[in-house]
Amino acid sequence: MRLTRYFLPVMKETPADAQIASHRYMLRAGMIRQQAAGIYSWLPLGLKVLRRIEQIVHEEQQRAGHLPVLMPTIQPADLWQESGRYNAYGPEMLRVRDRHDRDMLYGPTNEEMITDMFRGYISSYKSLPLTLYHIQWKFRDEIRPRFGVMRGREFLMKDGYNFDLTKEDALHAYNRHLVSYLRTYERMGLKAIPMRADGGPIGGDYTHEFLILAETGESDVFYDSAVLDLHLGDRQVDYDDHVACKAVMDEFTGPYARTDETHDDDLFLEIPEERRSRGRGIEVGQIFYFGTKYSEPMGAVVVNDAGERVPVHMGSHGIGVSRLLGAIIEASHDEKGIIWPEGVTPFHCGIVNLKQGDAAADKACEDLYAALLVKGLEPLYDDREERAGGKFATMDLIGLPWRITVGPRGLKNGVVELTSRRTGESEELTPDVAVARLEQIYAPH
Ligand code: 5CA
Repeated sequence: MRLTRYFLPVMKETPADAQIASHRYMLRAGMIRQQAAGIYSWLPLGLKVLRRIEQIVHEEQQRAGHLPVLMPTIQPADLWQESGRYNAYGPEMLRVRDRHDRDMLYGPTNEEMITDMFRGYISSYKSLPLTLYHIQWKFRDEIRPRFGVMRGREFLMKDGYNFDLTKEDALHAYNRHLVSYLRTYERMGLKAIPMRADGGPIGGDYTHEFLILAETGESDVFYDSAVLDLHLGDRQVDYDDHVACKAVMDEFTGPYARTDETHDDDLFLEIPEERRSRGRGIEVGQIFYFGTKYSEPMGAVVVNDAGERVPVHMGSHGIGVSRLLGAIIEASHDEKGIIWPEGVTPFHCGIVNLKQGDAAADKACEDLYAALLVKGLEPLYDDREERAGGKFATMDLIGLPWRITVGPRGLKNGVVELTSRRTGESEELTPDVAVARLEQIYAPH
């Protein structure tokens, strides 16, 4: 993309009502525009990151054997009357009435709808196990929408639902989700800690939240710092293997890590003092096992191999897709702007032309641009007639992990400069070597 043809409405001033770094930088970098409290439009740069995050979520869901579907945002109220949640959900639910006076709602989550879908088609245990998921906009009329996309009213969520014959199978689905979530967050450059949590309005006996440690997080968390050393890395886990998934689950949820809702001071004090940690965290996902809470009242039953009709065991599993943009920025920024992890960056690198209009500089930039595209990399070429300082400030603000700087002086020696946004370190390289370096950095592992 050439910056002169892009829509990147960056702002120099700090927006007055944005209290935390991620909100400030998303507004200043022209990623989102507020349309009403907690409701945002996504501008090209923000949408690009959102799509990258969605893509990772899709890939990891499907790697775990989960099937994508797409349910609507608007739901009929009767489904919620059947489950008993229509009245219980309270003022967070946006209720609407259509022209025929039918009660509808903008879905805050989809347990009822998916259970209805299941009972419409499936009646035998032979169709199980089954996990369906979608990535869809949700609406929760939060009393205090704040911090930009972190606590929106309209927000994008991946929500998935497992259907299993037995509790044991459903707990495998729970463990499998935990493993796949660890991998998902690691690919986004995040350290997300599974913490024992409370079921809230979704319900359930087993539930873990995934938290990113950040001072600006809304949750109070208590943990054994040993959890910080746990990484899935390149480990291949067979998602069909109950024992293997359980082993990862036990490893990652072994050390004490809880939100304040489930915190237990006596257990906490058993952790060696030097590892006993308190902090704040951003909840980027939550998994639940709730058994037959929805399948029983809504009649989602299957015939088992003994010929008996039994309600299926279910769980639901959410990832805060739009919130993740904020969480990633909270975890990765400095005083100049965002620092995107390579896994989610909107463009793989920036190209800064120090002297637009200089024949050699323009040609070198065009050649680099074309060479990167050939390698499947997407550069953002700052081809504006603007002084170098302004170009650097824009690149630093929008946070591309790599920048290639091209100027007449370097070109006389046949070199350009490759700079890491994270470390600020630069290297002089020939254009070919710079392209090869980036190709290597972004090569799939
Ligand atoms: N049905 C279950 C699992 S699919 C569910 O709704 N879970 S949830 O309530 O925990 O939401 C899943 C994730 O959505 C949360 O972990 C959080 O990351 C994100 N989320 C929840 N509320 C908001 C909000 N107001 N703004 C942005 N993200 C949110």
